[in-house]
Amino acid sequence: MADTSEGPVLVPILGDQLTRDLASIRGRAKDDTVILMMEVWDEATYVKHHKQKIVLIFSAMRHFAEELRDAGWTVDYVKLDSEDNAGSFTGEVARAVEEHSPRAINVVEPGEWRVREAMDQWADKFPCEVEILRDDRFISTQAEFDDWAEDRKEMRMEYFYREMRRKTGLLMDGDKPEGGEWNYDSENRKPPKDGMTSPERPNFEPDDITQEVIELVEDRFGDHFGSLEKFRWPVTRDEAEEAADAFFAERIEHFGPYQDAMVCGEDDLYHSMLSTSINLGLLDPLELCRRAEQSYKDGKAPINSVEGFIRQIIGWREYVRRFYWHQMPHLQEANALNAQRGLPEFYWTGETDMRCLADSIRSTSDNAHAHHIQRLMVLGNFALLAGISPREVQDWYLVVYADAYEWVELPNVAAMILYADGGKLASKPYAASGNYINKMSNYCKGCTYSPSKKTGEGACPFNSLYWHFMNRHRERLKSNHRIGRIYSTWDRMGDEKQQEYLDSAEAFLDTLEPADPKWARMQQS
Ligand code: FAD
Ligand code: DLZ
Ligand code: SF4
Repeated sequence: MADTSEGPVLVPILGDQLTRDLASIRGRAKDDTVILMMEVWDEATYVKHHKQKIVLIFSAMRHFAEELRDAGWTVDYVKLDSEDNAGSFTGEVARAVEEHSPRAINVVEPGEWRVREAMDQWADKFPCEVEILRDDRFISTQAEFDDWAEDRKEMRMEYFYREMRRKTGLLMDGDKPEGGEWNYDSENRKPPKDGMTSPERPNFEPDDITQEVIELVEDRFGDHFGSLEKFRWPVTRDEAEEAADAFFAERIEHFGPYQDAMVCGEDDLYHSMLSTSINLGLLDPLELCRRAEQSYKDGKAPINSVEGFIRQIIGWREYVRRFYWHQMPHLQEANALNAQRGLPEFYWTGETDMRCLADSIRSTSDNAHAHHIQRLMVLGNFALLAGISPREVQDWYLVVYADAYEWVELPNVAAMILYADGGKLASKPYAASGNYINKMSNYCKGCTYSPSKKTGEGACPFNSLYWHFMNRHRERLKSNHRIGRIYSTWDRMGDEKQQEYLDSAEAFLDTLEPADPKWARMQQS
């Protein structure tokens, strides 16, 4: 066993902790520290991540290791294809303990339950002290959230968000919200203008490091979902800052009003496209919010855009982080609506005549990204209405998006889109017919289906699926104050019309081909 009394401090840095301001290295002496960074098979394959997601994480890790070395740190970096790769975080830490004989391990808590369970074993496994530090890149603490949530039957983001506004002072006028309102969402629901396009975002060409990782990923993960052709994510802090500069210069003004708009073939619109960089640690979320607030103060962006952007970050992002840790591990098994249907194959191939879904899946494959309203009201709405099993939908979202980590993906999928938690997070299921998509996008104009046709051949499937969903969950939803009134419309239709809706939905559901399980998880041979 290694002698641990005199050695350095070993600091493992995980793939989504790529900042020099991390609690485990901030203020630490460089000559007394070995930083450990590990590309490991367990993480790369616990689901079969989109190829761009693996390239992004490995390339950003390799660039960050270089930045650390340039700044004088000692970095033990394990590449995926190194001969003695131990395959898991715990395996690699064991190897590093053997090699460096550290007197202590200091590590920042991981975002995910799976990894935390493994990390909690380290103190017993290794002959040195193990300290797991709070990830203070988040504004709230878990204790704060747990206190706030105690005794609440329903946890609503809006109230937690107000606490975060008070805590940060963002958009506050003394103890009142700037402009008089906490939330300007009512001004943020504009449909797209005809022919609407948005400014090009910066395109980061792969450098030698990224190119090497692209080759590795094509070689080892060639059968994973998605294309690498359009890989252009920022992989360093400098690139991420350039992407943020472009957002604040060119897109924040229109971010709010067009937040819910969708245009076929326009993948970015006025969204920031910064989630990958924020989640990796390349950008500081609070700093971005302060920049947004400054845009408002300088008269460069209206309050509804700035408040909307800040709410996504110190509201939703912060809230789902805490909700995840509050609700795990049962959140991953939750299935309040008893949804059992398999995920349709078209989620992987994009082969469907439903134009809104086909375009959202095309963007997902091309970019490892789709914007929020596509994830929520197209892809998510379909999964909810069709009654797809939460476990299959969770796997899909975790695989396909470059910004996906379970702590952010799972609350959004299980609780926000599928209502699988029975309404702890959302006050009602986000169920909508084709009418919503028609209002907020130009998808329906070129679609085989018609949003105004309710049932039968050529009718938009969302229309009959909507009523099929409402009918099958009547007992649960009829007393919901936000959605219950819809049942008087259903009752007024009469038996014949109702049956037409139900038959139409059943006929459509019968056409769905279940997905090949090979897409999401490694198959046992
Ligand atoms: P913008 O529209 O510019 O928003 C600004 C920032 O706000 C984002 O970068 C992100 O950091 C934050 N944000 C916005 N909405 C949310 C939200 N609901 N939850 C948490 N943070 C939010 N986001 C992820 O980062 N990873 C995921 O795995 C993920 N899965 C999602 C799954 C579903 C079903 C849904 C409905 C949403 C999911 N989101 C996820 C949230 C959101 O869709 C993405 O953060 C956003 O599309 C990223 O693009 P952007 O940076 O252009 O965001
Ligand atoms: C997502 C991911 C992947 C694909 N690979 C790695 C890896 O090889 N090494 C690493 O440190 N992190 C990786 N990650 C990100 C981790 O999954 C993420 O840091 C943890 O899940 C957080 O709990
Ligand atoms: Fe989607 Fe229906 Fe519109 Fe086609 S008609 S694009 S399926 S909402």
